[in-house]
Amino acid sequence: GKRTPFIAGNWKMNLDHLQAVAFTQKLAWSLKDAKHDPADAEVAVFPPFTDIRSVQTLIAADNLPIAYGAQDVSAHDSGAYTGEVSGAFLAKLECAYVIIGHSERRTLHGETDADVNAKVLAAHRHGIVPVLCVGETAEDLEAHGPSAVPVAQLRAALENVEGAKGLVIAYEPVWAIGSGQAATPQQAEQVCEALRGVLRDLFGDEVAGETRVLYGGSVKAANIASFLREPNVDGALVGGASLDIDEFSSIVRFKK
Ligand code: G2H
Repeated sequence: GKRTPFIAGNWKMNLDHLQAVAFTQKLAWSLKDAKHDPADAEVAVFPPFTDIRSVQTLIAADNLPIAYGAQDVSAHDSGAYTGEVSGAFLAKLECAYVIIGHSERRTLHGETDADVNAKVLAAHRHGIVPVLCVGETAEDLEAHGPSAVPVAQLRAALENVEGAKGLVIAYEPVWAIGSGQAATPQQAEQVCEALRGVLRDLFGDEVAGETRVLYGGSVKAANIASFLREPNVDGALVGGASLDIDEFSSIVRFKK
């Protein structure tokens, strides 16, 4: 099937709700200026939890062609989990997507493959599409070669998951994140192809053919087109460069 390219801005812990509204408004103007066609690329932003209601209101008021989601979700639906945010609440805010298993959650907050799996199941219980992140460290790459660790992470994250409920996969090599040193398009393609192979194995050709597999790690305007030219790379998860309106506007206007 045809896969619409997906360009996602992961804001991480940046932009308060006022800044988020200003940024989203600028992004909308930029898309309008460019006569952006949503068939060419789906544009999404992932603000901090405290911004989501404001971003939702702005997008809904003007029917802006911008999707949004959260950067994390609790594995639980409600109860005594201080500080956690339920997928039920995100669904009420009409989040289409949620990032799950970002390497910063895995390394800085101790998330395991089992936690990531439980969060994917939670997102699906509430009709939210996970943007499921996998990726290897420099040491993993050295010890196990490309693909082995991301493939194992993906298999673990998808235990008891129904592919038909919708997934986006993001391959983010930890050594490329925020380092300015992106993977080469060939490296990204090799791993994204292997990840699609896992999807084919678990869910069949149709789901594998429809699922977007993104690359993330130091994506910027100058390298986006080189990644999108690869047959198994369907978009990008953009961190640092998603916070600069000119840079992010150029990224979403990529031309293959
Ligand atoms: C990887 C990426 C966004 P950056 O974390 O998820 O960040 O583009 O800053 O490398």
